[in-house]
Amino acid sequence: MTSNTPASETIVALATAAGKAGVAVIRVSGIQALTALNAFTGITQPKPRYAHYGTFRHPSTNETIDQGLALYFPAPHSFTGEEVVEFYLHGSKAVLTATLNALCSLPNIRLAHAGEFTKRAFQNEKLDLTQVEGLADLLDAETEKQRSQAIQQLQGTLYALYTSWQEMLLKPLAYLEAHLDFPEEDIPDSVLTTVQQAINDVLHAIEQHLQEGQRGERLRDGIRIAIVGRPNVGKSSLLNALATREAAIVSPLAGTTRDIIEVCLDIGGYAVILADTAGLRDNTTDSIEQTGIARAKAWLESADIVLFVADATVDLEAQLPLLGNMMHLENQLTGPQPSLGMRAEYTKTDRIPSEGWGPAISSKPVLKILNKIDVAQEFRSPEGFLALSVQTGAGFSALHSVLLQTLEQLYGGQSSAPLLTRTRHRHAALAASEALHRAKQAHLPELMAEDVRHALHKLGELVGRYDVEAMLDIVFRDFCIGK
Ligand SMILES: Nc1nc2c(ncn2[C@@H]2O[C@H](COP(=O)(O)OP(=O)(O)O)[C@@H](O)[C@H]2O)c(=O)[nH]1
Ligand SMILES: [Mg+2]
Repeated sequence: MTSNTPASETIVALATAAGKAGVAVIRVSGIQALTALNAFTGITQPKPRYAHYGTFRHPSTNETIDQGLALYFPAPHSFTGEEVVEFYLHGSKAVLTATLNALCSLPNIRLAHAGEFTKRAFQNEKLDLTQVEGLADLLDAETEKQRSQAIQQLQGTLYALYTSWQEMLLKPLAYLEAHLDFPEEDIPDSVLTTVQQAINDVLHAIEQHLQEGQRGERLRDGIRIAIVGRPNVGKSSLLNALATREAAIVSPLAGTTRDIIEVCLDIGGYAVILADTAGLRDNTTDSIEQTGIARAKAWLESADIVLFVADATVDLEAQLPLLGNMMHLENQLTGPQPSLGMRAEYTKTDRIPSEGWGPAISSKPVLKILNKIDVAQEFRSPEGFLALSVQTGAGFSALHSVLLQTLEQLYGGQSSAPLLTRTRHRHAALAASEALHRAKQAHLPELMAEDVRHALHKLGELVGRYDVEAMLDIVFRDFCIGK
């Protein structure tokens, strides 16, 4: 999988974003990097990691293209692990095009493919797979929480965690396999106990990691918040107000919103995907609206938090059965009331909604909002409802605090270990834990060893290095030294 032989082709690309800018960086990586530096700037013996000022000229026509800085990073102390040169130029389209053309006119230098610098960094073991993903996440990060999770991953926290599990399993496995090579001798109990102990410890760690993992995935991908309620209660108005733009059409006509409108928001550093959904009602004959309602329900199924909006100008009791339906409640007014920001816990399931609300919904946190209090003649704000007027902004800061508080409660906890951030991690960690469960139950040491190997392979997939033989070789080498 990995190779330390240098790639024969030297690659070049713009490292900064395309477009007009004060400064742009062009990066060259590979064995021709120094040749390129010399041909482009005349600099022959660059000091490593030192900013050299120079005039950049086309290697064959000698025409001056720009002036700027050049830096040299000798292998292996560079991003890719190869010889790297970076040029800091003026960020105009013409300068960049001329520079790339000039560099590519040199032999064995070509434009890089997407991700090729990072791929070389991985191949040269400068980064493992989780760090590559951390880098991608850092480049994509839009909110503070996404940034902080990504930089930790780039710094190798997940790598350290996953390799620590490998190490916990490797030595006991090596001992076990060493004994398996001599079938005429019984394997000492102490060896079996050590392996069992390692399996248990790693299993425990993986299971905890999987349990907490949903948080990491949500912090990375965005926490999904669905706005639901009857038609015309002000759901689209609320979405627009939270998004501070007119993302959804607002109108007094019931059934205006028929598709899902999603906006991405940054709420206190948390990436949130907020969705406005079609108002929920049964009596529509409009087939597009019916499809919209079906989509609303599907989105709600996958939502992490629900904002239930009711209209203060309409009899509340007429609106609550909808919430009751959602939450499988017989009667919302007499049933248990979830307090704002708290996970709703419902026990009554006797009113199973006719429309097939999934059971998953009953465990979601629901924030209940009573909107249009500016025009309500008189309104009773039932316990657990937050009184709001999207029109006047009354109650808006309270809503913000409740939202933030809920996000903090659900996703803000500090865990001692880093969180998994992708489905890929979840699948591999799950497969590793399944293999370890099988290993625990294996009747023969050979089978136990086989399952532990499989678990090691899955853990190896996580970091992108899964040659279990090579890992074992290293352990065995240690054995010999010890003997
Ligand atoms: N007076 C008042 N009207 C509102 C408020 N929020 C929304 N509306 C109005 O209620 C109507 C329905 O709003 P809309 O956001 O389209 O509701 P939706 O069907 O739930 O998405 C529109 O005419 C809005 O201007 C509010 O807080 N006060
Ligand atoms: Mg709407």
